[in-house]
Amino acid sequence: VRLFLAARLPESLLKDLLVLRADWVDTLGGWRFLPPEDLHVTLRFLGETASAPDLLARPAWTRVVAEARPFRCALTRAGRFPERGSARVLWVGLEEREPGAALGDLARRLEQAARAHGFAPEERPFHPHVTLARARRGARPDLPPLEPLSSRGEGWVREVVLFESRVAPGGARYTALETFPLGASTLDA
Ligand code: 2AM
Repeated sequence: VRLFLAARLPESLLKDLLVLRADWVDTLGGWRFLPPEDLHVTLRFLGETASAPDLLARPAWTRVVAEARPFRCALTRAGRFPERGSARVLWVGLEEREPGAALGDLARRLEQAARAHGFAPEERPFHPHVTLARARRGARPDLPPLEPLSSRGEGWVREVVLFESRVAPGGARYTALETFPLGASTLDA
């Protein structure tokens, strides 16, 4: 199965994203929008994984996430990949507000745990974002104005989710396999 670890979006940020998404759905052509329930922030893409390594790694995800504290995030700006040339992906960036480097730290610890469990190293820099839409095959899609978001909302990230990605007509769909709460081990102490 194809797996990835993602931060669950705080409700308040999801709400802001859905307003933006609805606006883009109405005004932009050539894009396939992710269904609202599939919006997420990937922390570590694990790729095609056999069931033994998946099950062996889950206690490590549990531990790493339990040892991290919940953190506050805000949306930054809309962007596209690639930044030049024909765009394939529309996204909205995410940044942590408090206590500071929590989002990057969490991704780094998951990266260490993934390598320790034999997953191939992720070489690309971590760029926290929520993908809202992918270009339709063969389309020259319309582009939105990429301004800073008017939303000033902040919300707490409290959960990391292990997702399975399944190929489906009209694009991949995601299924949550397991949810790991942030800060579980600090609560027990
Ligand atoms: P994206 O949103 O920028 O496309 C499931 O595919 C999730 O894993 C997506 O959020 C996707 O990022 C992310 N991802 C990271 N690396 C990937 C890769 N090499 N192949 C597919 N998806 C990847």
